[in-house]
Order: sequence, then C-alpha cells, then structure tokens
Amino acid sequence: MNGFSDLGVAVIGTGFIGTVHIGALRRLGMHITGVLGSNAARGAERAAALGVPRAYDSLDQLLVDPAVDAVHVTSPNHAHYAQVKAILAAGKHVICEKPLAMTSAESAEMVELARASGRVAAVCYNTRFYPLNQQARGMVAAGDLGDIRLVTGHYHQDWLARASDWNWRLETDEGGTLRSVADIGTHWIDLVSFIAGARPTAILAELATFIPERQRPLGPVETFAKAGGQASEARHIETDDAALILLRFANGARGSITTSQVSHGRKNAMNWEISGADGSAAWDSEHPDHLWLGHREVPNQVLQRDPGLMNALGSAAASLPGGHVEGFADTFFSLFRAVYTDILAGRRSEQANYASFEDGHYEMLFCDAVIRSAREGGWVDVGGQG
Ligand code: SOE
Repeated sequence: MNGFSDLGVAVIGTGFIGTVHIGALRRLGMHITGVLGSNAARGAERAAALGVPRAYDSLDQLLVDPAVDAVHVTSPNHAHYAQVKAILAAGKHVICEKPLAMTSAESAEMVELARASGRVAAVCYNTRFYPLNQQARGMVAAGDLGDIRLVTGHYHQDWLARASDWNWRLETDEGGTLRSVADIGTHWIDLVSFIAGARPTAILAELATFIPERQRPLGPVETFAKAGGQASEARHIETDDAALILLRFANGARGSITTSQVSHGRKNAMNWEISGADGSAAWDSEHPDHLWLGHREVPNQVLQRDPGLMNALGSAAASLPGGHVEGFADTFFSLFRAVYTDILAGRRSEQANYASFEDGHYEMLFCDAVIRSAREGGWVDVGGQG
C-alpha cells in the first residue's frame, strides 16, 4: 500500500453527515467500497443517489468485505458502541462521529478495545481542523498569549427552535441523556481544550428544556430538515434545548459556555475567546477564515487564513492555497487526511492532533459531570482524570 487510493473505506449512515464524509473521502481519492443505510432499501437508494458502487445489506456483510480497511460510523449515537466494537473486532480502522457513545461506561470500553486492537481509532471532532483553530493551538503552545486565564464562548443553532422541529437527537434512547451539550457542546469543549492545552476539571451546569412537548412526524426527517405536512404524534422531551456551564480548567484558567439549539438566527454558530496574560484571540465559525488577535498596547489584528501567513500547525491544516476561503466541509477533508496518513503508517503518530477515543471518552465524562451538576445544583469534578 502506498497511497490513499489503495485504501478501501465503507461508510455507515447516509444522512447529512454521512454525505459530508463521502464528499471529503472522494476529495482525498479514497476508494469508497460502499455504504450501509438505516435499512437495505434506504441504503440502496442513497448509494445510487451518491454514486457509491454498493449498498451493504448488513454490518456483517460490510465487515466480511476484504476490500474494507476502515469504516466511518455516522449512524445515530445509540448505534455507535455496538458498531465500533464489531468494526474493531473485524480488524478495521474506525472513524466515529461524536459523541463517541451513549454513556461513559460504553466509551471507557471502546477506549480499551481500540487500544488492544492496535487500529487507528478517531472521533470526528472536526472543528479542530479549521486552519485558524490549529493556528491558535500553535500560538498558545508557543506562549504567544501567555498563561491562559479565560476561555469563553458559545455554540448556538436554531434548527430545533419550534415545537414542530424534530430529530432523533431529541429522544433520550436514541441520542443520549443530554442533547445540546452532547451534540454541540462537546464540540466546543474538545476544541477549546485542544487550543488551550488543558481540559475542564470541574464544572457548574444549568440545563433548560424550553419545549417539553414536540410533534414527532410519523415518517422520516433528515437532520436540519423540516417535517413538512406529515402526520405527527406528541412526544414529551427530556433532553436539553440549551445549557449554561461554568468551567475550571486544569491549567488554572476559568471559562464558560452556553449551548443552544433554539436560538433563532444562529444556524451553526460556534465561537470562542481566549484571554491570556500577554494577549487574546477569538474565532467565530460564521467567519472561520479570520482570527482576531487582541493586544493592550498596540492595535488589535485580524489574521486572514492564508497558508503563507500562518504558523506550522495552521498551514499544515489548510487545504487550499492563498486566500481561498475554507469551511465546514474542508475540515473533514483535513481531519481525514491526518487520520489516513496514520492509517497508511499503521498507527497513530506522536504528533497526531485529531481526537482519539480517549478524547471522546473525556467528553462522555464531561457529559456525566453536567448531568450530576444540573441535578445536584453545584460544582462537580469531571471524573477519570487522575
Ligand atoms: C446537529 O446539531 C449537528 O449536525 C451536529 O450533530 C454536528 O456535529 C455539527 O457539526 C453540526 O450540527
């Protein structure tokens, strides 16, 4: 084997995010062997629509295909654990969507299985791969901002703002106990922990479910799509529409995040601001090619994404030259490029900067802490960091 085109890749899940994975894999020149849909008919329909040669009828059929070296898991959260276990047992590399599992007990086991398998196992925390987020990581690591003091921001969306908005993520048994925190909040925590070089060790959380009853359509609805005029049934909702969380980081920094999936006008808006002893930086996913750099004594700056202007980490994550803007889909390209470089080498490299299963497990421990804090109404430690 000597290049990406020698690797066979199968994708589980054919919805919004599975389609994004397929686009990035194609751009890398990967050989996509086939897809596995939520049922055989759906898989066949999506394979035809996406121009993928094969729809597998079952996970077993996918796993015995000798052409498959790696499997992407983009199914709903409740399916990740069993699918990842089977993939690793079959000796394949795995790239799993976030959150890694439904519980930290599941994710702890997945970490052990991945370790024992010797395969490359990655979690799709893709926002690390906006080039200017890598740039920020490089700046913090080089001490450009000094010791980190404050880490603040939000991740807000509006696609679940109405009682008629529906998705499997709303249901505890399909998406997990937490929703806005697990689905988008863990993206933010993973990203700022990566940039700041430290994770939250204690948190104080407040959860809100503003829409406790929603209409579930009787037919299928894609993520971010409207149900249309379908017949529906009322469902009681227990997962969080929004959350406010205070954070204490291992390096002494303090922080806060709000998550929301009911903020009108915010389509997919993730932002952070980090203040250190010697400078500040801020980034906003709605303007992802600009990094704000704040100074006290000299004028503030805005660094525009250009591989020739960024530090080593930033330019290594760029997928386009000069000032060509990069967005959401490009982050999957750059993330997969890093993962498949390791897969070709046979193992995760020392310098790997994509999220590992250990990182995915930390996010599940973070979710546990949020649930505990919200129930108990006080600060709690995020476990498992001894
Ligand atoms: C829905 O909230 C969602 O698709 C998340 O599940 C993704 O992780 C995020 O990238 C965009 O929004």
